Amino acid sequence: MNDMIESPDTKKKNRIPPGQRVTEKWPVLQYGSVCHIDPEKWRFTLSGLVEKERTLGIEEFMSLPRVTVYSDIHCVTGWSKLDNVWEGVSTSIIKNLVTISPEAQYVMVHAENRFTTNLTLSDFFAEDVLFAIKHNGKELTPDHGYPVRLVVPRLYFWKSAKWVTGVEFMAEDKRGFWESHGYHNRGDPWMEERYS
Ligand SMILES: Nc1nc2c(c(=O)[nH]1)N[C@H]1C(S)=C(S)[C@@H](COP(=O)(O)O)O[C@H]1N2
Ligand SMILES: [Mo]
Repeated sequence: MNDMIESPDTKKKNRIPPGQRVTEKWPVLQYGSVCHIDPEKWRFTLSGLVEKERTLGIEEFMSLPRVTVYSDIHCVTGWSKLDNVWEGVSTSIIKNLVTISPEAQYVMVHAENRFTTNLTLSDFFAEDVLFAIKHNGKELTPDHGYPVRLVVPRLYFWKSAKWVTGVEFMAEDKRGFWESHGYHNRGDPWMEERYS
């Protein structure tokens, strides 16, 4: 058994942020269509403000130590899905794969089809953030991001990029895909940071 991390939001007395309603289903949402990734061709690249850029293939990524995270999902379109168990690679493990420059304050997470999303370094390295490989004990399906998706439990779900391909470390903030199409730059569901 690996470590079990409980996202702090799951310990709130009221787990439903304002304007959200609970669904038992798991809707599929993305810009464009579902990506079908050939795992043998999948690459994960750490770039930007790092001493030396690093790329991992599927085998190397899958052999990294894993954590389990228990969290809730809040989509900006209004649905919330509680009680999710994710298994994958903690962002704290990623931190040890490269030497990150002290100038780095932000990340841009990159995904297939040029999807991007931006986070502060502290949101990215929060203890409950992981690159998920499994959901509720089962390998992710293509529509939910197979082989690997980011999960940022404490922000709206658009930050949880499916089909991730890497992380770029940056000194200055830059807006990602949804953030440049009207969504909030940060997206805290408890403050209803939906649009900007
Ligand atoms: N690559 C990629 N990841 C993405 C998106 C996208 O358009 N492309 N959309 C985001 C949005 S808006 C949401 S609500 C969630 C939906 O994830 P799900 O389909 O697993 O529910 O994925 C996020 N991750
Ligand atoms: Mo979304």
